[in-house]
Order: sequence, then C-alpha cells, then structure tokens
Amino acid sequence: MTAHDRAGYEPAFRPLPLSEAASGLIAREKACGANNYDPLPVVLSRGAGSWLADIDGRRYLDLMSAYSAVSFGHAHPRIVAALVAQAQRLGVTSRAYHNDALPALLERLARLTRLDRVLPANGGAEAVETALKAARKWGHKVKGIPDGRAEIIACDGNFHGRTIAVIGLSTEPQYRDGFGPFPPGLSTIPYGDADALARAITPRTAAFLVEPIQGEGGIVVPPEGYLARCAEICREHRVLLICDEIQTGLGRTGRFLASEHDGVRPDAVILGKALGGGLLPVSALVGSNDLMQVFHPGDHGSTFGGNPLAAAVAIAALDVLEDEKLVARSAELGAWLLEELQDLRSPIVRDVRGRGLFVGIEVDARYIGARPVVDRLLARGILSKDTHGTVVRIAPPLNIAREDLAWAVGQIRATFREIERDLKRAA
Ligand code: IF1
Repeated sequence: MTAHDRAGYEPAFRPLPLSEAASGLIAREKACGANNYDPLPVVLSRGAGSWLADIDGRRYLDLMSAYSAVSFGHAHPRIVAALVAQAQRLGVTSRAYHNDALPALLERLARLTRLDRVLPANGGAEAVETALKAARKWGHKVKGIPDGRAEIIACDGNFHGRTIAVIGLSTEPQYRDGFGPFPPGLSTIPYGDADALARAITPRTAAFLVEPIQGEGGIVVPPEGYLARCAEICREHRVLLICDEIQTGLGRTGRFLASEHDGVRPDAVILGKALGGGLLPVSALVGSNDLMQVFHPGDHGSTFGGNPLAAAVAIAALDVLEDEKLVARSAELGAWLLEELQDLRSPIVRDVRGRGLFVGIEVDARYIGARPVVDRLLARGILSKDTHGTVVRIAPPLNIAREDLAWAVGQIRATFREIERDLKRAA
C-alpha cells in the first residue's frame, strides 16, 4: 500500500448514479460486446494497490482482486517493472526456441509445489484442459486403461473453466446449456464426501480433479481431512489426484497451496490467475514425473505458453509473494477477517466461511440476495462479487492495508444494519 493509494481518498458513502461519461462507455460496450457478462454499474479506470478509481475519480477498495488474479494488488511496482524490462528486452518467441527467462520459472514452480515438471500455459481453463489430456494419456499409456476409455471424476458445484471438456464436468445448468455435446468419460460426485469418491472409482478412472476449497461454488470449505482422505483413496486405486489451485493457490487461503491445509501433495497442481501478477494471463500444470512423462515433443503446446514476458512477470509475482510474506499475512489477516465477519450478528446472514483471505458471506435468500448486498457495498466504495445467488465473495489483495480492511469490515457491518432497517420499514 503506497502513500499514493491513500493520498486524497476519503472513503465515503457515495450514492451512484453514473455520470454521462460512464453511461456512454457502458452503452458502447453493450452495443458492440457479446452479452456474456452483467457487470456492476461502475467503469473502472485506474488501480494501485488495493484501490481502484472509476472514470469519475470515485475510489473503491477492491475486495475481489479480479477473482484472485490480483492477489498482489493493482499495478504492483515491482511486477510492472519486471513486465516493462522484459518487454523492452524480449517478449514472445514461441517454444520453437529456448529462451533465457523460462528455466527459472519452471524450477521455481517445481520447488514451490514439491512436484517435478511444469507445462506452462496462459489461461486457467487452458491449464485444466492440459491436465485432463495428461490424465487421460497417463490412464491409457501408464495405468493401462483401454485406449479411449479413461474416465475423470470431478465434484458437484465445481468451477474449472469454460471450455467444452471442462464444462463437460460442470454441474451448473447455465454453463452447459446449449454447449453440448460434451466429451465422454466425465462424471461428478458430491463435494466433501470422500466415500462418494471411493464408490465412484472404476478400473477405468484415471484422475480425480478437485478444488481444495470451491470458489465459484460459494467458498465451500470441505470437512477437515477431506482432501487427505481423497488422496489416500486415490493412492489405493492408482488414481491421479489433481488439485485445481487456480483460485486457492499462491497464498490465497493462508498456505502457498490450499492442499497444504490437509498435508496433501497431489500428483498435479493447476495454477493460474495470480501467477500473472495481475498483469498477464499465466497458468501452469505442475505434475509428478509419473504423470508428466506422457508428454513427448509435439504432443501438446500453445503459441504463448512459457513466453519470456509471462515467465518474467510470474517470477516477479512469486518474488513479491515470498518477500512480502503474503502467505503468512493471508493466514493472519484472514483469521482476523473471518472472526470479525462471523461477528456480524445479522439475521440476514446465514453463514460466514472461508480460509485465509478467501471468505464468503452467505445471506438468507428469504430476506435478500447477494447481488443487492454487493450493489450497496459498491455505493459505499467497496468492490465485491456475488456468486451462486446468496454468497458475497470477499477476497482482497493479500497485501491490503490492515486499516483498509478494518474500514471495509465497518462498511460491511453498516450495510447489513442498513438492510435490516430497510427490511423492517418494508415489513
Ligand atoms: C468467468 C470464479 C468463475 C477458477 C478455477 C479454473 C478457472 C477459474 C478454480 C478458469 C476461473 C473465473 C472465471 C470467470 C469468473 C471466475 C470464476 F470462480 F473465480 F468466480 F467463473 F467461477 N479453475 N474463474 O476459478 O480460469 O480460464 O478463467 O483463467 O468465467 O466468469 P480462466
């Protein structure tokens, strides 16, 4: 949090409406953009640290971090500097040639995940697809599943991306509607129930893909020991355990990887979002030699995967994570945040849950949905996001200033008081 972030902002309750300039930009976006999002009524223009400003200069505290892609704050000086320096030196070369930036990233990710080999990619879904392909090929070529019969199990309520095979694992009707047919060999089980995994595994099961904490599913924290039990079952049945840590990884839940809460080292980890330092799409599949041995030259790749610019930015992001001790900070500040929000004492709040700086406030749909709460927080200068209708996601940058987070808790508390008052009046 630099002095700049604080200078000149007085977080104050500012009722909207949108200025002409903002409305004009929104109209232009609507006129020429695919209608695949329904954004909040704010047009952002600048960001630094945990603070954003809209085109009219209104300031907002970012409690969403672009779905955890901006875990190190907006325009982090060190990461921006790494981007600029590398861009002026060497940007994109393709993997047809080696480059001098990639090896350090591969070594760093292998070390930090305690795994062996890295396949760098760009978006998260791309890395998940890479994991699905690797798991299937491992099933066929290493485990000995009859060719074309490998099966992959995921969990109800999962979110692993928007591509066809990944959506083939989704249980969200809207994410599937009209996009079929989907690839065969994909099934789901209830989340949080290790026995369901044991029951679902067949001799053709190659892998179990799971989020250690379900993000889009509503910040769903599974029972203590769930992942450890799943790891045991996978080992017993020679099934790969693949953890999707695109959202929960890189310190978000108070450990470098959320799978560490259960002392689990999966066969593979998928990283994304914050790996790009809030500036670029950078993702990776990191796996054991046993899994990654399936890749031979020409099997798989992408134009931008592992490019020098992405490598330099990802290394800078990991340096920031380490040097600013953000994993420990996420654990410590997150525990404080969870305690504060669990003390909201509001009849509208059904549950407050999460780990580290990854928290969900579940509201009681009988009184209000999550989106109206998010809208009210926006008017108070706070950016958050609803998920699954009743959960408000709170996931600030891991280096958010303690006093800013404390201010946000005050605003959240006041918002629920205001809603309770309005509901009483309306009753
Ligand atoms: C949207 C939320 C949704 C992810 C996990 C893979 C991916 C994601 C655990 C794919 C991406 C993003 C996608 C974005 C909104 C956001 C999201 F969970 F974060 F809230 F959708 F559910 N695994 N999550 O969370 O990574 O290809 O997007 O880089 O699609 O609206 P991606």
